[in-house]
Order: sequence, then C-alpha cells, then structure tokens
Amino acid sequence: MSGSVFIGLGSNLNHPIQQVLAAIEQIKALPQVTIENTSSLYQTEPMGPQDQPRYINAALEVSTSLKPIELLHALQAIETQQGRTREGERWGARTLDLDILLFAEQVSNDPLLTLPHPGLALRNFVLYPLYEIDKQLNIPSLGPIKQLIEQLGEPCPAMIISKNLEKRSPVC
Ligand code: A4P
Ligand code: MG
Repeated sequence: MSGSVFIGLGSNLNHPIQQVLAAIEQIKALPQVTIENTSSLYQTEPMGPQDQPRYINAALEVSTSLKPIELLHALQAIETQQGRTREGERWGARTLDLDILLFAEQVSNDPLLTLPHPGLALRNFVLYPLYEIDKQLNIPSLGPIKQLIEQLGEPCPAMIISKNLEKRSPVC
C-alpha cells in the first residue's frame, strides 16, 4: 500500500504528555509501520463534555504495509495497553485515543473504519497538527488542508512541545 497515512493521537488522563510520547514509541515499534513525520504536541480545549481536563493532541505521518483494518487493530491494542477503557460518556476523558485520520487516498463510510476520519474537518486539534506536517495536504473528498482550516475558523491550539518550530504554521 503506498501513500501517506496519518494517525491522530489524543490524551487527557494520567499524564497526557507521557501517554502521547509513549504511544509514539509504541507505534515506532510496530514491525510494518515507519514513522515519517511527527507533529508538535498541542494542548487543546476539550471537545464534548467540558468537565474534563484539557487534551494533548498530535499527529503522525507513517508509511505502512498493513491494511487499514490491520493498522486500526494495532492502534487499538496500543490504546488498551495504555489503559484505555471504552465505558464512559461519548467524547469523555481517556488515557489514549488513536485515530486513523487518513489512509492514502482511501474513502470509506464503513462505521468500523471511516476514512477520512469523520471528525477531521471539524476539529482544530486535528487540522493544525496535520497542517504542521504537510501544508500541501489534500484530504480525499474534503479538499486542501489550508482551506479546511480557514473554513473551520478556529484558532491554532497552543503548541507545548514543538518539534518543528521552523515549520510553524503561518496561520498559528
Ligand atoms: N472508527 C471508525 N473510523 C475510525 C477511524 N478513522 N479511526 C471506529 C479510528 N477508529 C475509527 O472508536 C469507536 C469506533 O470508531 C472504533 O471501534 C472504530 O472501529 P473509539 O476509539 O473506541 O471511541 P472514541 O474515540 O471515543 O469515539 P469517537 O466518537 O470517535 O471519539 P473521538 O471522536 O475520537 O473523540 N477533545 C480534544 N480537545 N481532543 C481530543 O482528542 N477526543 C475526543 C474523543 C473528545 N474530545 C476531544 C478529543
Ligand atoms: Mg477514537
């Protein structure tokens, strides 16, 4: 399978920065996955219930020979390993959330694996890390990343660990 794959990471429980950094190491260790790019880590206001801590969000660009569903299962295993439980309210607090944001040019409405991720265009905590990694990114069925950021019209979240300061988005 060729083409870039993007993974979104989010955590707001039990040392979120460490959760996200640990997840990046776990993804790096997956045998058929290579990390090509890592975004900075962003501190973001919670979407959904407001009585939960702020999140740490980031994105990764990877290349992989795994099929999309195989990658999803590998990511879910990492979530479970890092203490993710699936009870609780929708959009509630979690130790780790790993979403497949994009899988090359694939478009799917399958609820088991929707591609691109259904919330992508509505979330500044997804759009800005993606934009930081690839300013020319064109999202299948949605359009250029820069246009999606402009349409959403939300401010850039605070970058708290910057890996690519020189590449910092001019819209931030
Ligand atoms: N699924 C379908 N498509 C995908 C995909 N592209 N990637 C299915 C990953 N999973 C996908 O996911 C539920 C089911 O979605 C999976 O079984 C999978 O087959 P889940 O991870 O078990 O549950 P979830 O993540 O709680 O569901 P949901 O509704 O997708 O939550 P979100 O949308 O991830 O929101 N606020 C901030 N600031 N930052 C955040 O990261 N995250 C959430 C969770 C809420 N508020 C947030 C943040
Ligand atoms: Mg999820």
